[in-house]
Amino acid sequence: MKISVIGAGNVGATCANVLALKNFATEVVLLDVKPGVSEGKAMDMMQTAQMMHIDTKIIGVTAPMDDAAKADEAYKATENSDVVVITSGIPRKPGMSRTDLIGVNSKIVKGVMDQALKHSPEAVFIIVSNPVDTLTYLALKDSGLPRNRVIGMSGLLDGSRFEYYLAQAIGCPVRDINAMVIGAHGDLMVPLTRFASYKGRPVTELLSEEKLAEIEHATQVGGGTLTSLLGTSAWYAPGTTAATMAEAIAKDSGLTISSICYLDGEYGEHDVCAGVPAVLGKGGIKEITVLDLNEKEQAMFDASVGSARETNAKLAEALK
Ligand code: 2OP
Repeated sequence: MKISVIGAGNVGATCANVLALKNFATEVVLLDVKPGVSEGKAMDMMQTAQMMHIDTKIIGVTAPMDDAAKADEAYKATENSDVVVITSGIPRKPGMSRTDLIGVNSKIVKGVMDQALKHSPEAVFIIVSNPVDTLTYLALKDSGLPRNRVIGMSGLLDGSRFEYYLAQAIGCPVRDINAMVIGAHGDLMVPLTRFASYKGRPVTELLSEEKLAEIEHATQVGGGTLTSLLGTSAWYAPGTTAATMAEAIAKDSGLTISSICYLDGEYGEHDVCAGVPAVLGKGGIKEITVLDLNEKEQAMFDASVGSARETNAKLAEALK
């Protein structure tokens, strides 16, 4: 199995390293436009292979922005990938929203998608770059691929933050918690508290409404909290999430993972991308699960999807 990771910044490099540690892929190719970064990070990772028993071959290539021929040569190294993870673009700084990145990142993702698809026409694409719901929509529409093959990374990341905060509150290992987040990857995302459980028991039986509301909010702003602490976007959990999704697809695992999917009537939404429970496997999205949301959850989901639509409406201007 071959996975390519486009963008060797913090998130892309973490994704490549986690893929290597998972040791299921024959080859992981890390590509960046900045000379030396991919090559250096790939070599550094390969120098952990002995200690970490990694058989996966990690390769770094540079696609210079000022040399189309060399860039094409670099993308040639990614050819026939089973999965391509796109992390290219700038991360946000403290005080920025993910939508603030659309001007720069929409052009980058459009170009990267064109080049990666040319060399891996059968691949499944995982979009990580923000604003991720909108850039997933852009990648899908621009490529003309079927909706099962273009997926955005967010729900599993947000769900992991939700589980982290629940475990902190209950005082238990996170493995005892099961929780999901749906909707767009922004402050209006929908932590599904009613569905969350601790060792199979509803968390609503264990924590007060006030505490649960506090945890829901902490989850919704979880990315921003880390950006304030770090001075840039988080990378360990986002990179690990992308690698986990790529593994589920490459291994045809059939795992249900909250993923950004193109909605064509599911949850009453059309022509928009947002996070919903999806069965991931060979070919990408195998099935979208439509949960029986109550009125409040549906209203929250609609508002969250509405925020993605608002950002989608900015695409045309951003791509000029
Ligand atoms: C986050 O929430 C980078 O959007 C990503 O950390």
